[in-house]
Amino acid sequence: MKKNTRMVLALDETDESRALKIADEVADLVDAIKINWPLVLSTSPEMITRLSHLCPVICDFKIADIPNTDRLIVEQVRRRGASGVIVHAFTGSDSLSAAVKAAEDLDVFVVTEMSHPGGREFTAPLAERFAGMAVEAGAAGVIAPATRPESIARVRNIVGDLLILTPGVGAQGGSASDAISMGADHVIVGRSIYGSPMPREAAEKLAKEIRQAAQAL
Ligand code: OMP
Repeated sequence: MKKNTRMVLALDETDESRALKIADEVADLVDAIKINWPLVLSTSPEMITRLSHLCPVICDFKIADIPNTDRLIVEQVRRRGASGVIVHAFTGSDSLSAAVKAAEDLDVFVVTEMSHPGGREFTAPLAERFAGMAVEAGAAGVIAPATRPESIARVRNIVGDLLILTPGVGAQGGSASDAISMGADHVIVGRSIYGSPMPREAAEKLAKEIRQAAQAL
């Protein structure tokens, strides 16, 4: 995954034409576009392929199943032209390994701790273990919460050079610059960009904040 602007757009906009317009407007300001179920279900899986012509696409399907089903989903994600996929680790190391093996040249990102308040209940106590599983399975990176930047630093100690992508900036209360200062490689931003009346201006402002935080490291 390229590390240029260090920003990933979470395109959870469900109106197809607006989603495509925003993707087009901000494609040069982001290193990837993350697509999740809302946009896939409101349009079609073909949206993955369409977006991949603009920018590398990460499929945030938070895959969490038995090894065979994980493998089948990852194969379809590859077939659609994505560059990355997000998986859960709580299903166990066999499922995670199956996803990584099926991914081939696709980047697999493993969720360590979820960013919302409920993420404290089950994922936070196991975040370091999930991070270790990501390393062992050969994943490309992990997802850690910008809402709890201290968790990014703890995860960094475990994952070494693996990429850390961090959601929870803006609408969920986290700060992009804090996340970068604590060791995140990329900041995932959704509503603060696609929910803005001026998505490009919002993305430019965040890109500047990220650039300044990265320069201060
Ligand atoms: P906003 O809160 O609108 O910026 O969107 C955040 C995006 O990151 C959404 O697409 C979420 O599904 C995703 N996300 C989280 O918010 N928290 C997590 O712990 C993990 C993810 C994710 O895996 O991307």
